[in-house]
Amino acid sequence: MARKKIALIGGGQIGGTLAHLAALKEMGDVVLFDIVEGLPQGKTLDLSQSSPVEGFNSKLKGANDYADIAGADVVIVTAGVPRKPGMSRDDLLGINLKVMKAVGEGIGKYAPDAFVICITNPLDAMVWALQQFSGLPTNKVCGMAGVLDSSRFSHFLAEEFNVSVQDVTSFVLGGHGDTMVPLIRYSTVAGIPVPDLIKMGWSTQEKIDQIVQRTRDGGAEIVGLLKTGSAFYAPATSAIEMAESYLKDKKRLLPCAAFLSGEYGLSDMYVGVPVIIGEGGIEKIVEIELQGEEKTGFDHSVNAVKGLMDACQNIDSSL
Ligand code: TXD
Repeated sequence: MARKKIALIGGGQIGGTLAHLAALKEMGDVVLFDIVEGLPQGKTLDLSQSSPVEGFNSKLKGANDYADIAGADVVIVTAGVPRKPGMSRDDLLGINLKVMKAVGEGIGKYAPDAFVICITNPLDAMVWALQQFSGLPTNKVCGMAGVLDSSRFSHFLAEEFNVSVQDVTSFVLGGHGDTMVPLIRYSTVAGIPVPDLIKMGWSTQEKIDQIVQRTRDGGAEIVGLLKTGSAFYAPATSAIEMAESYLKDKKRLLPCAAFLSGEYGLSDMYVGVPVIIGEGGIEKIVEIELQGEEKTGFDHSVNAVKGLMDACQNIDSSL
């Protein structure tokens, strides 16, 4: 059986970590693509030189030509530029939109059968643009944010309850950013919902509210500490979990930015919702019933995503 091929577009902090994880897990052979010459070649050579110690057989290749991603089974996109001081949101949108155009066309030409996971920010708008530019079916293009946001939430909850992270499941919906919606009701320790744990005296509503806020600000907290970049270990691990669910047809139920066609009363847009990922890509969008504040929070988040999409359309009229 031929090895699977994983193409990583963007060889920066997350791209390099993705290459490392994909190789360590022997998910397949890895192509790391970047527009900067030498960067992906240097990283993949370094990683390849770790293979005798680690004992992995994945082959890694650095590339500056889209032809090298030909036939990829999975493509994970982190290409783009981060926001720099003095740059407005629209400046950043304009630059990353152009990047998505180049990347989307490259994927459409060389890897039209791939399952594509977008990570580039602003996530919900970029994954939508990437799908449009690539022309791939909507069930094969999704965005990573919810797995990361949920993982951050779970980490904080495990610390608060002093239990293993393995026993915590949590659920974060909506767009990636300040408007994400952590769902306390669906977050549990070994099946016991957080509201019940509050009643049992394991924590207080006030502390859980603080954890929700810290989860929302999770990306900014790390940017504030690193100063020269954003989070990359947890974002990379989260995208790998999605890729593995596709490659191994695991049918995991994960929160991802997925294309909606009527679900949640929304159409023609990407937003973070629970989905099942298997060999068919996004095989199912799981429609849970949102209540009260959850619904208000989700609507607020959807409006923020729509605002970004409008701004993209104003920049590129082909969208
Ligand atoms: O949850 C999430 N979705 C996220 C998103 C969590 C954390 C970070 N998130 C975003 O991921 C972040 O805001 C960025 O937009 C991406 C990638 O983050 P990373 O930390 O890996 O950024 P880097 O280190 O700046 O890497 C970006 C690389 C860099 O090597 C550039 O040379 C390259 O992208 N780049 C390109 N590659 C290919 N093609 C084009 N056009 C291109 N332009 C830049």
